[in-house]
Parts: sequence; structure tokens; C-alpha cells
Amino acid sequence: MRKTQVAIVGAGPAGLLLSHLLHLEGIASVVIESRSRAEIEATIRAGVLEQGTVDLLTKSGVGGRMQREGAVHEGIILRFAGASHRIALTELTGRAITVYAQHEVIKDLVKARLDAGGEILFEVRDVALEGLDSSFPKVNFLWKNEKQQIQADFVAGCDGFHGISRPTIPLHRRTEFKRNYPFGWFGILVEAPSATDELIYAHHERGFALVSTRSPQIQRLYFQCDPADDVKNWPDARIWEELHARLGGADGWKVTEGRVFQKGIIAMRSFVVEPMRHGRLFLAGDAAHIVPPTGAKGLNLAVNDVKVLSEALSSFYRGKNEELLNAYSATALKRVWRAQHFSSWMTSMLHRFHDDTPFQHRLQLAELDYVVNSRAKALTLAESYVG
Ligand code: RFL
Ligand code: PHB
Repeated sequence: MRKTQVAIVGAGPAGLLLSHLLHLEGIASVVIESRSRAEIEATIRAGVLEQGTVDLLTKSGVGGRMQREGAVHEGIILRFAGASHRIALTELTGRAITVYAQHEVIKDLVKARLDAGGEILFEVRDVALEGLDSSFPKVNFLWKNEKQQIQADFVAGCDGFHGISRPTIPLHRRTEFKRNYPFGWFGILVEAPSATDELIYAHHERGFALVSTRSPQIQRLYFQCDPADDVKNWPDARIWEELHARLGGADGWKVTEGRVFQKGIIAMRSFVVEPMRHGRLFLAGDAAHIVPPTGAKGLNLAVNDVKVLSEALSSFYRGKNEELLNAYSATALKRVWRAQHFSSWMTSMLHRFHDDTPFQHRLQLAELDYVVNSRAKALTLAESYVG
């Protein structure tokens, strides 16, 4: 049996950053992860880091490569009715976003933990939580075909939306709020320099499209699709045809084509569980909430959760003071619901819904027009986007 102070289930951004922040406070943790190191370091997901996320990674000493390789963006483009309109994030708010891939954040955090002698057990199986109502919770699992147990003071459930932590909480002790969207995102990675310096969020009657980036050489592109569709139905030529149709316009701007080297379909949902705590189990990140990616908030919420949780745990260990731990769920949920509102607003303003009427389409255009022409509306968007 292993003993530690905090057992962390899941080596995503939430679990790894929590382990790192606790280490800086002199608190021991063990992270267990069901996938291999190579796999978590190669999974393509988020790209947009809020200023607060960047500041926390920098302050805690894991921001060096992000500072060198990440791209700071001071604005985004809303494109509709065939024309582009810039939202000047930095001019409006004084803050910026940084585009730096989530799997690069993961690599930086794994390296920092292992360099500091931290314990991350990869490729664990059959994880089960026990004794969450007691002061000695346990995590049972298989590792290298042997039964293992970690005894800890606390368990952090950072195992994402499909993990085991949230379902371990008895049904009568949690409430779930959810909405599924009738569409998904088709995401591709493309080898070709982008034709835009800033992200483009495009509204079109054929559906939403997004131009993002990963590096000066690599573009990350998305377009709204049927969530039940199959990537096999989308040869490259069809993808480009669709992207040109949705992103083109009278101004002649065109997305740059290149070699497509990754394709995938992403489901879109909104989800929150309340509370984010059960006894000695604390949920953080996607294990507790999911937002549709239109607002680029998921990773940033995970970071905020573990910031709040690490401060609460640190206060507990310093003075046996449980006040912040008791406030954790309510504190984290405040920000979660704000991000839910923003993500849902961006999603409904930019996507095509099955039951859309021409009337609703015109309403979306009227709202977009208002956002780009009113400083107050633009500021509302910018403030929420930069976090
Ligand atoms: P993760 O990243 O899902 O990590 C959970 C980890 O737990 C492991 N696991 C287990 N380990 C042990 N035992 C078990 N029983 C386990 N079950 C699962 C998993 O293998 C995994 O390694 O959750 P975390 O840490 O909460 O991080 C959340 C973020 O990953 C997520 O919110 C973002 O990726 C969302 N998101 C975006 N967020 C942003 O802030 N900005 C963006 O630009 C952005 N773009 C996106 C996104 C998500 C996307 N997808 C694919 C859903 C774009 C996309 C396409
Ligand atoms: C991304 O680059 O993957 C990305 C950017 C903005 C979003 C979502 C995803 O809103």
C-alpha cells in the first residue's frame, strides 16, 4: 500500500497542474492515469489559454516553453455575411490570449513533475474509490497487473468527463445539469501557414467554421457537422469545398489549403455536476463540467478549479482550517456557470440549428452586427473570452 496526502486520478491538465501546485506548497501527491505517457502527450485538444492561465503557469515555473513558443493574440475575428470584423481583445480589456496546444502544456507539466521526483503511474486499470465519507479514503487499481492501493487524506477526481470519480458519488448526493447539441465539430490539422494572424469564428448558413492555429506552419480548422457523421465520409477535397463555402466572401479572403494530417469529430455538450465535492473526494475540470468549445473555456476552467483547490488544500495543511475546502465547490461553480453562459451564448449565436428558420438566421446576424458595432457588446464578449 502507498500512502500520500492527495491521490489524484487523471493526468490531464487538471490532475497534473494540481500535483505541481501542491508540490510547490510542500504537499505530496500521487497521480494515476489510465493511458500511457506517449498517448496523453499526443492527444490533440484545446489551444486557447486565457491570460489568467498563462499567468499561473508562468508564476508556478512551468511557463518557459509556452512563453517562447506560444503565440499571443490581441484580437479575434468574427466573420459573417461574407465580411470580417475584429474584436480588439487587448484594446478593450488590457488582456490577451495565448495559443499554445494543450498537449504541449501536458508535456511541460509531466516533465516538471518527473524532474521534481513526482510520482505519476501510467496505464493503470480498474480504478475504484473507497471510503470517501471517512478521513482515510483509498484508491484501488491494477498497475502492471498487480493490485495496488493508495491511502490518502483526500482524493482529487481529475479524470475527465468519462472518468470514474463523478459516477462514484451516489446519485442522491449529486445533481447533474446538461444539454446536448444537435451538432458536432469536425476538426482537422493542416500543414500550411494560416492566411490570418488571428482566430476567425465564422457564421454561415451552411454552419459554423473556425480557423485557429498551432504554429506558424500548422493550422487547426473546425467546421460544424453532424455528430453522428464519420470522418470516412470526408475526403480532403470535400473538406476544402465546405471550408471555402463557409469562410469565403466578397472581400476575397480565402483559407489556405495544405496537407490534412489529422481528422476527428467532436461531440458538443454542456454539463455541470453539483456539488463538486463528496466527502473527501473533490472533482476538478471536465470530471465536473463540460462546455461546448466555442468559447475556448474548458481547459481554462480546469486550471481555475485546481488553483482554487490547491489553495484550499494548502490552507488545510497549514492550519487544519477546512473553511476553504468547504467553500471549494461553491467558489469553483461560480466561474463554471459564468463560462457555461458565455459558451452557450457563443454557440447559439454562431451555429446553425436544425429547426432554424430564416427568421432565426436573421436574428443571429442582427446580434453579430450589434456585437461588432457596439463597444459595450464587444467588451462583453472580449471580457468573457480573455477570462
Ligand atoms: P482531461 O484532459 O480529459 O484529462 C482526464 C485524464 O484522466 C484520464 N482518465 C483516467 N485516469 C485514471 N483512471 C481513470 N478511471 C480514468 N479515466 C480517465 C484520461 O485518460 C485523461 O488523461 O480532463 P481535464 O484535466 O479536466 O482537462 C480538461 C480539458 O482537457 C478540456 O476541458 C479542454 O480540452 C476543452 N477544450 C478547450 N478548452 C479550452 O480552454 N480552450 C480551447 O481552445 C479548447 N478547445 C477543447 C477544445 C476540447 C476539445 N475536445 C476534443 C473536446 C477543442 C476540442 C476539440
Ligand atoms: C483550438 O485552437 O483548438 C480552438 C480555438 C478556439 C476555440 C476552440 C478550439 O474556441
